[in-house]
Amino acid sequence: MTEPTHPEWAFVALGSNLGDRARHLADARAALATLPGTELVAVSQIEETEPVGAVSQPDYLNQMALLRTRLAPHALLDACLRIERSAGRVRRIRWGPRTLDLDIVRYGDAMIAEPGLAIPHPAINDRPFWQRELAELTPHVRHD
Ligand code: A4P
Ligand code: MG
Repeated sequence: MTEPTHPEWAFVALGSNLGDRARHLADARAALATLPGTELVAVSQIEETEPVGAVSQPDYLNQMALLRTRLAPHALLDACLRIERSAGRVRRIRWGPRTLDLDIVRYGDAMIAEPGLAIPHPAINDRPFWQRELAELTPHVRHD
């Protein structure tokens, strides 16, 4: 089933550390806003962050988007991967530099542990900037 009856809240993390980083984030916001059955409810501030992980690479711009979407988790992941590809993303090294990275951080109360999809994102508690962004956006979640 790709269309749940009720829309769900989803938090999607945006990250870029190659090329015109602000442009990649802006394009990603626009692409997320036009996904079928999806409303872009709010976005966090953009933060410049030092790279996390073992790979030496440029600083990131990070931002979080709050979506209300009828896309099921796997359909949302497919959409995110498609948006990454359209930003010219080429997968080379894990945790390495990228024009655009989109990670589903939370999807409602879903708990998914599959090789291709882990929700909540395993790094949710390890990234202070994600914690700040989640705190900024949580007041925008309406329970109606
Ligand atoms: N995948 C599984 N779960 C998810 C999910 N919840 N959301 C799978 C999105 N994708 C998910 O991702 C590999 C596969 O993860 C996808 O095909 C999908 O099926 P990838 O983007 O190719 O690999 P990656 O991003 O290099 O690895 P990973 O483990 O996703 O790393 P992260 O956590 O994305 O880390 N430093 C700063 N300051 N800011 C950053 O944004 N990002 C990273 C990347 C490293 N350092 C960073 C930042
Ligand atoms: Mg990723």
